[in-house]
Amino acid sequence: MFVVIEGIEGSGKSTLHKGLVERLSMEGRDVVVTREPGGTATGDAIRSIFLDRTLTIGPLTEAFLVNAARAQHVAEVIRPALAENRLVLCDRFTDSTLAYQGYGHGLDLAALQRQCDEATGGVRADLILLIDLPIEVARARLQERYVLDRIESQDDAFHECVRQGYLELAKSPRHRVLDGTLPQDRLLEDAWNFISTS
Ligand code: T5A
Repeated sequence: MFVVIEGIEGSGKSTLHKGLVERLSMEGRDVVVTREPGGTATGDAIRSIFLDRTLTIGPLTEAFLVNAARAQHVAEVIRPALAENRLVLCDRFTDSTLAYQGYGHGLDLAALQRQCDEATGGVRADLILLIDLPIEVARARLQERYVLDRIESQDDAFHECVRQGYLELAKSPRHRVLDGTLPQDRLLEDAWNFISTS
């Protein structure tokens, strides 16, 4: 089973991810924990370029970067794990590209989808947990951070487009929307119920 957690920055993805991994491990489930961009040595190298705030990177280049990392990630980590019937829990996947580079930066969604399909070779998440919350709540959580990365530094209008894009994508039956304003334990409980019943 392939489960993806999505949401805007500061929505609580990493926190939920950690909680789910602990719970799955306690239940004795064999879980592969990964993230995008990244998940492999090559992907992590691409991630550091992608998030580098000293670089100017256009939206199309962003899309090629994340999909280059993704092609390696699917080939090296995700596809082999799924072939062994392991549970894969991934922090971000193709919805991030559609939400950020598509809805956020305005790249053509159909063209982006084709690029994503080429990178994944048809591997799709079985369940996508979208943590939704107002951007001002997420921003307030990130305020403690010393330096925001290249994407976090974008303005609120951009992040609002990303949020609305995510909600549009979440109309598909593979998605479940979680209320990101809930306390961490409630969010974990809701996510756990969605995974257990999928
Ligand atoms: N990107 C990625 C693209 O543009 N295109 C793509 O195709 C892909 C794959 C990746 C960046 O790359 C972009 C999107 C991103 O900008 P990242 O570091 O992987 O960056 O992702 P971020 O979203 O930036 O990770 P963050 O750590 O910023 O956000 P999280 O993981 O959503 O939030 P988290 O769990 O770290 O929590 C943030 C704070 O909130 C608290 C936590 O304790 C923490 O302090 N918190 C809560 N507080 C109250 N209630 C809750 N329920 C809380 N949950 C967490």
